[in-house]
Amino acid sequence: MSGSVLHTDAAATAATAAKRRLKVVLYNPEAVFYTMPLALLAIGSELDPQVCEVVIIDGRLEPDAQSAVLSQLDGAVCLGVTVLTGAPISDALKISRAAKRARPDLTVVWGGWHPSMFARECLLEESVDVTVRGQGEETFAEIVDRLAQGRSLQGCAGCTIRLPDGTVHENPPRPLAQVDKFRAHDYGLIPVERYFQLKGKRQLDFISSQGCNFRCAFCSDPFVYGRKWVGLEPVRMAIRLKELWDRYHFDDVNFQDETFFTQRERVRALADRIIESGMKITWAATMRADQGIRLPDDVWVRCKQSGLRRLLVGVESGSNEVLKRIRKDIKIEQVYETAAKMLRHEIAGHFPFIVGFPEESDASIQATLDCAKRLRSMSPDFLTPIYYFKPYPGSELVIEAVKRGFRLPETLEAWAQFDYVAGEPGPWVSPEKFELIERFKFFHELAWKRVGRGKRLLQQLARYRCGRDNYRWPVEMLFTRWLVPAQKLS
Ligand code: B12
Ligand code: SF4
Repeated sequence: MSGSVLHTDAAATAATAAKRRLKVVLYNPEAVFYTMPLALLAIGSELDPQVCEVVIIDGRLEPDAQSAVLSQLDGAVCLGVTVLTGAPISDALKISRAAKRARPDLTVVWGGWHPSMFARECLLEESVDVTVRGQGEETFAEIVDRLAQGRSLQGCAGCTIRLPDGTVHENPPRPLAQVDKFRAHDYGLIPVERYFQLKGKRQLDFISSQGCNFRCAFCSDPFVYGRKWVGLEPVRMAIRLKELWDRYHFDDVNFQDETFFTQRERVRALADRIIESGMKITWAATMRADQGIRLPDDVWVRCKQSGLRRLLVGVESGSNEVLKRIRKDIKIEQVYETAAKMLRHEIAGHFPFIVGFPEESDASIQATLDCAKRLRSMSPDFLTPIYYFKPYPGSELVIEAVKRGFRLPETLEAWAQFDYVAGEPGPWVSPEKFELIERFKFFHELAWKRVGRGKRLLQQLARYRCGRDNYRWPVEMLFTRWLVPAQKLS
């Protein structure tokens, strides 16, 4: 983009320095957990700081997010909002509408997972002018650039726009770029200490890659990233982490990548550099079970030495037949093998499962419960959360389910009610199965977790039940849930 206001050469910098910087306001809707807003860091950091003043507002941090956004709109060139499917949509709508009422001339840009899948549908909402599909750094930089120059967005790859005559126009897609070509994420754009406080730990969220090469039929990643993966070069990444460590003194890094272990040599090099740097940190990341068994033992050792404390390994089902159907491309035996390695290297695990795939048999649900039971009993540090299948938009299973008559929400308001995690289990799980699974989850969690002396008796009782698969009359469960209601997850 030579000559652009965003990627300046020396002359342009000098010329623009005299002027006021362009203000760009970015909003992260309310959500559960305090993961740092990495998507907004990514697109905000890519704008030249000499030219743009980036203001990030996080709905989770502000007592009155709407007033916080409105107070920043004066002179802003656009408002960018990151939107996940589900509950965050209502807040995104509320803020976008309020912004448009206050500044009807302001361009409102939505990006992230929901607009990437429903680029046109989101534009039925009048307060949204532009939607960005997939990777956002370059597309957003070009949007800001064009807006600043008063140019049309027609032809700007990667985004969909509403034209002045009201029709929706989809620009061509933008090829996925190597993440190394982007500027390092500027954590100075967010109040890092505030996130530490709210998380209750000095844990930095970091994203080291985008996309995924795999093809799981329940996941939207293959649709959004076209089964491509791009990752940061490890030496540069380790240097960046060290700079951040010197500045923020965190003691844990949570890598938010979809598949962190995609390239084992990258992981090996990163682990080596972390060890050499002397950073005293722990870290957590995602791994597929097939990657775990292929990972050479010396890399496991280095990962552990560099601070690897926990892996998230998606199992999804205990039945090889279902794993095949959902194209997970792993076998259940690989999960046990990877789990055994984790045990040997003293690495904790999260092994999430999904039950209630369309037409899933009782036998395969039972296989999932058995598998969760086996993993959970291997270590108190192995967690086996069980979620109910809900059709993730963009995935192959949704296309299949829709063909069989399943109706997806049709408006943004209805999508906002579409709760993936909590609530109803979907039409594919009978009320009896739902009851059984909920009881199973409760007793297995209790049976194997570390508990204080006060709960030992309850734990013994839970182990007794689990040993016999007897979950009738769950008085302990009802009493505990009455005392401590379940945490809201979305
Ligand atoms: C952190 C995270 C969360 C956090 C969000 C924190 C926050 N910021 O508010 C929390 C814990 C709240 C969360 C919740 C959920 N999440 Co989540 N989450 C993630 C995770 C691990 C990282 C997101 C991230 O920061 N990525 C890094 C950035 C750089 O990538 P990015 O978000 O894709 O952003 C790029 C583009 O999308 C685009 N972009 C994004 N926003 C914007 C905005 C603008 C204006 C522009 C121009 C561009 C743009 O540009 C960015 C840079 O290229 C992703 C997986 C992943 N690696 O992305 C899953 C993921 C997004 N989550 C997912 C799911 C399913 C869920 C949950 C259902 C729970 C669950 N089982 O995980 C809930 C649903 C949300 C809800 N209803 O409340 C799915 C997709 C969901 C969807 N369709 O929206 C993902 C992809 C994981 C997966 N493969 O299943 N999640
Ligand atoms: S579930 Fe994980 S491995 Fe499968 S396609 Fe999605 S991101 Fe990739």
